[in-house]
Amino acid sequence: SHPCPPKNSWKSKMNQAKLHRLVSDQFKEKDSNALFDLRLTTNLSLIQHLFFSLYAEEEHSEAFKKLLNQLPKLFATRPDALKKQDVQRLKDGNWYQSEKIMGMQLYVEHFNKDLKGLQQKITYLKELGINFVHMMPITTRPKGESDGGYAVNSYHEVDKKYGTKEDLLELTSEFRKQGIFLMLDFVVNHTSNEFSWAKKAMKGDKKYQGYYYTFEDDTIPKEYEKTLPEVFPETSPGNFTHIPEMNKWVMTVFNTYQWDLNYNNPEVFMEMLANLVKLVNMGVDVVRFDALAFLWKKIGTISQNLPEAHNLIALFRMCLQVVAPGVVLLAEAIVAPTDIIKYFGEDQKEGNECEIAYNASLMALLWNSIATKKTQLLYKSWAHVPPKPKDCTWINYIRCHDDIGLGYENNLLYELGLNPEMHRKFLLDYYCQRLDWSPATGQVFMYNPKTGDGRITGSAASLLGLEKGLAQNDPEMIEGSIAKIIMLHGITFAFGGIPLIYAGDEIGTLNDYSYLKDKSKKNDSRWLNRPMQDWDMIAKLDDEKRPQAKIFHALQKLIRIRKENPVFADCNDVQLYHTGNDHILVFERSNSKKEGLLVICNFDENPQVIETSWVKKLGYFAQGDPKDLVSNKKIEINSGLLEVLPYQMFWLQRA
Ligand code: OTU
Repeated sequence: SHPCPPKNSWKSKMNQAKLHRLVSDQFKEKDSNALFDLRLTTNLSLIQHLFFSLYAEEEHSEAFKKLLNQLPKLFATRPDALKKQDVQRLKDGNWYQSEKIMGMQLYVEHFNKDLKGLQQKITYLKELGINFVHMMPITTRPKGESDGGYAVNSYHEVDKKYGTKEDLLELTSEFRKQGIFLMLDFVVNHTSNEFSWAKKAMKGDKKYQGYYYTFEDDTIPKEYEKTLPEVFPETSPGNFTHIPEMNKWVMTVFNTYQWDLNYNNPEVFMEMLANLVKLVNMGVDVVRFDALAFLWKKIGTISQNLPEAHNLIALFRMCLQVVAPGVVLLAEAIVAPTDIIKYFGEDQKEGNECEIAYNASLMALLWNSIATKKTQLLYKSWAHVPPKPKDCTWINYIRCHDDIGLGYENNLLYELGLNPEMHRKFLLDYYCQRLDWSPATGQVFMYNPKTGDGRITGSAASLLGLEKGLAQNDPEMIEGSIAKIIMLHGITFAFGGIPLIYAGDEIGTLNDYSYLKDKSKKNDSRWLNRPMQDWDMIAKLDDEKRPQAKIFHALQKLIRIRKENPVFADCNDVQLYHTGNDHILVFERSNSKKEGLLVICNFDENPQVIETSWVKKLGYFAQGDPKDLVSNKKIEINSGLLEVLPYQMFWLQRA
């Protein structure tokens, strides 16, 4: 069992877990149908409420009946092994909050060729301590541009460059045997223009035209455009595309070849639910709901984070709860902190949404702290993030396959005396090679001259100075970048939630410029940070002098320490402390057993000193000097001061 037992904050889901604990001993294995019935009756009124909040009862009562018929049919398709696992998970605690979980995100084709190749590298994952894998999209997609597979031709057919469905099933069953959790994407907001529905729509089929937002002319699109922002302004300006084959306009918020699904139509919801179940039945533990903030559109709004989008997600969640209750959802909502938190679900409306969300706020704030060498904005912003429900958790990360957006709150920047526009320009200058003294070698992604917005792309190591340090053969810059890479990862390992390492970052992989030679990639500079896994380098990690070896072994050690300390489990609190020194970040993890761990980091290139009497008050010296788990040494602070070296990180354990 896991150290984080389910709480009661999620009304019907948690009642269900309790019910299961109470009754499951009386049910034999073959009674899984009875457990299904139990889940359906427990959730029926909530599902009905959510359904009719989106689809007017007068018009759609037949559709609701259809959904009720569909649920047992979907459950019948779930493999027995997974049904058993579902029930077990309801009885156990929340595995996703455990300190034992450590994640990695990877592109299968860049990691080790294909699914079989990945399976051969399980030993490498285990060596580092990884037991949670996010594989980037592997289903069929258009030839040429496909947004890295986020333009889907199918939600469950494996693209042959990755192997076969059998390969996937073999991999997921091997993962289950070895205790590795698998996360896959569900691109819930759009399909490619080659998806079967889109093809039928193009041929004039009215039914499938109604699966998308299609318009006779551009009158309504123009109304939408008045308030819709642009996601890819450089390569895909505007949010609508004219499709000559059907002589209609279709909504394409992302790329022109990604058609937005029209969830005003309940048929779309039901078909997508069936697609979701097909996906999770292959042995997926976590489903990443891609771009879920965009799921509902309304003229006169930015069409992100709308209440209907939340109800729709809750409806997906509760139907999945009945069919496959062991599966959890991840919210991919890279939006303002106060908006992200809503994807966990809002208690007052009894809606249960996603168990996990990306901590995009922390990620962006860490990059701001590196560039400014100061932590005030991080402190201020985190103080504004409302507490999350007890049964939910974060994915903490520093880099992923996308760009880094500078989504800080303007009012907080003003409070710090910063001009938001100028500050964002400074960050772009710092990271994107417009300042000679900056060690970063990133690039600008999607500069929008209309708004002045730009985002940042590049690998963690390159953004932190390793590329420039190596090119200039500058030992100080190299050492600084290694320390920064370790410190930022260490923060994500300790903060509470699932840490997600971006494959390659564990060995300080630099920018990959080869995408410029590929016609289908060269317009999307996010490929700068989608490198090939460097197995030649990995074979040489015994040579401790290499920067790559230093990074790998430091992270490996931090992962081991995390797993040995239950205080890192996410049911325990995280508390930020002010030290009076603007370069320092301090936070504490602690639990009801009075165990505590203090993380202390220096974001400055010079040593910094903090006064420590308050650390004493927290009980860290009650029984002599505390131990720093990172260096495995006792820390003496008799003088009342603690020196923190540039980019040093302490993990002080309460003695
Ligand atoms: C996601 O990201 C994926 O992570 C991207 O790789 C895809 O291109 C995109 O969806 C389309 O499928 O705009 O710049 O929360 O930040 O959903 C990345 C809003 C993106 C967006 C996010 C999206």
